[in-house]
Amino acid sequence: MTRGYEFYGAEVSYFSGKVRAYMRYKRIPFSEITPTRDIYRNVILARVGWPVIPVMVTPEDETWQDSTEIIDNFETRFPDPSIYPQGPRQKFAALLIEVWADEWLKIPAMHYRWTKNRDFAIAEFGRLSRPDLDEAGQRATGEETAKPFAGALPALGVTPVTGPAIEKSYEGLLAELNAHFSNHDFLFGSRPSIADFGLYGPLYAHQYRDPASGEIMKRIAPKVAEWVQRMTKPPHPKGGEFLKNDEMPETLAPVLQRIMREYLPVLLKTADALKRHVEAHPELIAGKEPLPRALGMHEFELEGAREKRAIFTFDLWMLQRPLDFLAALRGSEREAVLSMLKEAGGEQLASFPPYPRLTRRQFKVVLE
Ligand SMILES: N[C@@H](CCC(=O)N[C@@H](CS)C(=O)NCC(=O)O)C(=O)O
Repeated sequence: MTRGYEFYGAEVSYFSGKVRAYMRYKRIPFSEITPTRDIYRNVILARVGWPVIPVMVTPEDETWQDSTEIIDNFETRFPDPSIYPQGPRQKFAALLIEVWADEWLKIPAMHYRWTKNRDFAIAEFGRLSRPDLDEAGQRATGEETAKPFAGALPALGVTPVTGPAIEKSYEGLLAELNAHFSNHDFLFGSRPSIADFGLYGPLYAHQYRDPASGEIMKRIAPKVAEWVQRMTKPPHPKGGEFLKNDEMPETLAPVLQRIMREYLPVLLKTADALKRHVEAHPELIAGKEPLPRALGMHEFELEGAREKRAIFTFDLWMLQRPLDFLAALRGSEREAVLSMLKEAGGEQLASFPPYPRLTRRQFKVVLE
């Protein structure tokens, strides 16, 4: 008997939620394997080379890592119905929302988890890592395994200086999404897209399932909580449609404006930092040595608060997806996206300064 898809993931993990919801939507059979300490050592480190979830092992014994690559590999095997809208505006917006949900919404996700749900998260980490230990042992293990995650807060710009701004921004986003999901089941209509799966990552594991955060979401944005529940038990894949004629729901306009206001300046600075890094290191060989995950620190602004954060290269690998899509558009299709960007205050995305092209080799970002 051939084995099925083995999914190394956990309920507590952001990107596991994204992939799990996708597989459920596509009715892809899989078994979920808890990433205990031994599984990290014997499977994840052995196959991927660094400690990360989610990881997929296929029936052919291939290893897939990174939620985006896992989903796109599945899309070639289970193409129908596509999670990518056809219309240029919807598709561009969906690709951009995925980047932002994956990378920028880590800020509120980590802030809320580690400032309001710490005990719960520590217990979860301990239980996952060492199911064989008693509660005290699990707590000690949880403290240990949580260190790199909780320790990442300053690199993400999550500090006491930004705390109130992060909450203001996140609660503002919840209000915007609550209005949207009062009118639509999913981001682009009655069927989920890659943007829904991306957004579900932070909004399920951290902001719905962590108890103090879940209470906030259910209280101030009950329609968002209902969307999380819909995504957890996705509808039949043949059941819904993206909005006709590439319509962009009006209720997504404030969300796009927020992305441009908060995240686009960071992306521009990140691209500039990468360009300078590559110019300063002519010895870097395309396709070989992995780029550092972070290229020093830079300042960013959120809701009037200013702080430093690490400059992450990974965002730029992800950003190639919407930028490549836009670069390939012509005529009226391109015009439609450009006018959407103009309305959202995102014209700089349309003329994004070129930066060194990135790809992934052995599960790390390298120059292409
Ligand atoms: N971009 C990756 C990120 C995976 C990721 O960040 N996973 C978290 C748990 S949700 C993790 O294991 N992080 C460890 C690390 O980044 O060192 C994806 O989409 O799969």
